[in-house]
Amino acid sequence: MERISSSVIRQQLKLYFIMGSGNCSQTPAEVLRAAIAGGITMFQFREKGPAALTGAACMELARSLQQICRSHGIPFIVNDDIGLAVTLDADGIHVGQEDVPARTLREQLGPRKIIGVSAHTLEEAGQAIADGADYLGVGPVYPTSSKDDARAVQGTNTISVLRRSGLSIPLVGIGGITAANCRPVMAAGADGISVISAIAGAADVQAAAEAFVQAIG
Ligand code: TZP
Ligand code: MG
Repeated sequence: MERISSSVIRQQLKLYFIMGSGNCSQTPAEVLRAAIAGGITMFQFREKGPAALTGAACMELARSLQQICRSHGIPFIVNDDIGLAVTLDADGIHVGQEDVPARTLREQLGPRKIIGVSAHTLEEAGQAIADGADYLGVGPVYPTSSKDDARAVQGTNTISVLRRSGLSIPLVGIGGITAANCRPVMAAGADGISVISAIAGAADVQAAAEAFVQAIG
């Protein structure tokens, strides 16, 4: 079996919506359905923060959101939690630099699962690629209040540096991205945009996702 092709992953990354129960003003299922109706192309379940669900409640929510994704053909990615990803047979996993290395994940999950890695430097990007990552998340591009331990704001600089160095791996920008400020991220060489609050926290979630689709083009 072969790895999923870069061109497929590039398309799936266009509007990559991330959330957990703590990010949502309506129920997570309502938010996800509206975001899908608005045009998201990939979803990451990221249950974090002080009020995060754990154990059976977390599993139950993840399962229900996975079901919604499945019925709409949207890839379902789990943040960090390899146990959850394996139990649910998720489409993939996303990890940060402090988490299980991509090499270990690739060994455990095999070639057909999507593995995403957060990278902040050329060195981290090179290591992730060597380890078998399918895509990179690069940021925070702009200031964000959705991640307490976010690194320093990078603007679009790191994305430009990675592209200028010749890296062609699919990548998304993340951090503080809105429909109004996403174009420079794409222009710097991103294949897509990763978003939490500008979609999950919107009064009209579907309209918020649609605005990204319009802006990304
Ligand atoms: N990693 C870097 S910034 C960030 C993550 C998970 C949070 C992005 O959330 P928002 O609300 O789109 O700024
Ligand atoms: Mg992590």
